[in-house]
Amino acid sequence: MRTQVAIIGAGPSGLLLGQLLHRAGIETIILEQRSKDYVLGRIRAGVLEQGTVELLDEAGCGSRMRQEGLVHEGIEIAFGGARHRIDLKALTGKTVLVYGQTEVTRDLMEARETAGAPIVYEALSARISDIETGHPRVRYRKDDAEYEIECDYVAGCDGFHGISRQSIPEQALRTYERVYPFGWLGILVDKPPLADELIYVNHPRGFALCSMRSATRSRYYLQCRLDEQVSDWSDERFWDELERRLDPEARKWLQRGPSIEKSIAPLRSFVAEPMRFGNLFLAGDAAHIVPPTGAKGLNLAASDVAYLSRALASRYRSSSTAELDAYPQRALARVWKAVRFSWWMTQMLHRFPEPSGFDERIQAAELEYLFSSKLAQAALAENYVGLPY
Ligand code: RFL
Ligand code: PHB
Repeated sequence: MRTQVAIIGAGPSGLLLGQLLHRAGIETIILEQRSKDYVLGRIRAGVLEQGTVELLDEAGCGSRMRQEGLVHEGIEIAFGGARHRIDLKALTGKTVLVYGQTEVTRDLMEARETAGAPIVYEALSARISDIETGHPRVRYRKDDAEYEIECDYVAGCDGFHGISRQSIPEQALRTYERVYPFGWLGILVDKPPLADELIYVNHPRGFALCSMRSATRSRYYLQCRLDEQVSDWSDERFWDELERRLDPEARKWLQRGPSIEKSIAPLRSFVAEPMRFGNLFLAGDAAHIVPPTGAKGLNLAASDVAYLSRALASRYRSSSTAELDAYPQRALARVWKAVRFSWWMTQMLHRFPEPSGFDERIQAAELEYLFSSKLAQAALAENYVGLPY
């Protein structure tokens, strides 16, 4: 088989890249190691920046998102028994859209099927070779048969645990990492959200987040210890603990219900530089991870893909590689700003094990400064709605 760009991974990065390249007249094959249902069963991000929304429109996949997505003009931060609103719209002129990653993925999969572009699910043991030549190859196994794709470029969109980054020789990659001493326990429930906007909670018992997927489906998170298991948390224990971390007004509106999904995610910041080796380009979680506190992971995947799709389109239009050569630097400049913001939000909103008195006072001062300064709020808002690209 031959194609122009082989894309590894059918998460949001791979699917969006495939769609944008298809619209630019560039041939792709997407390889995904899991089944379609498995990919659609993962519950992840919920907040889209305006830039991500516009990119999905550009990819021709925005109609359901525009109909069903919830426009949010602000977020709330709860601390010390009071709630403080950050007015994103007034501070930046921009809003965010609450529309689940699952729905984004479904829309992109549908668009690919409509376009008749190839996507191979359950493509196992993918291996990339000849990366430094003009004819990289990707081999994989499906239903006990071996296949080989020859291509011009490989896009590594296979997430943090994928094989793309691992195919790059260690000495050609620099990695930066921070692992946080807690995780997020998330629950999805078919009950209306307790408020119209997201509430980020810094409570002495730990962080909590009240989010949503629609007017009838809520998503809640609790900071938990790294040694805890999902099985340690019955629904009842989850709701009791969430109630403890909420203010009385929020507690009044909380509607409990049976969980339809429950999972624990560890929190980390990670960046691999540069996001390229030979003719292999990394995008999304394959190159970087941020803790979810700033709602940046999916949005960073989208901005990587915007840069990469434009660079590949320019390469096929003009045969100049200048734009492709500029990709790592362009993408990483934006990545590091989102890494900083996500780290800062995480630092400000979670309770760390064994903090010193000094750490606690600094955290309180940070939050009190934020609540009292329009300029500090503007800086948060500018990052939350997404830096331009
Ligand atoms: P994905 O989504 O991990 O997709 C990678 C795909 O590659 C496949 N794969 C392979 N395929 C073929 N061969 C191999 N060897 C392969 N290895 C892996 C995988 O099966 C998968 O289908 O990465 P991608 O596309 O870069 O997308 C990144 C986003 O998924 C991620 O950044 C976000 O979900 C992060 N995130 C959030 N981001 C936001 O922007 N806003 C949020 O509100 C937000 N909330 C979250 C989050 C992530 C969370 N978790 C679970 C980590 C909340 C949570 C709890
Ligand atoms: C979510 O709804 O899953 C969500 C929202 C905001 C975040 C992280 C996750 O910061």
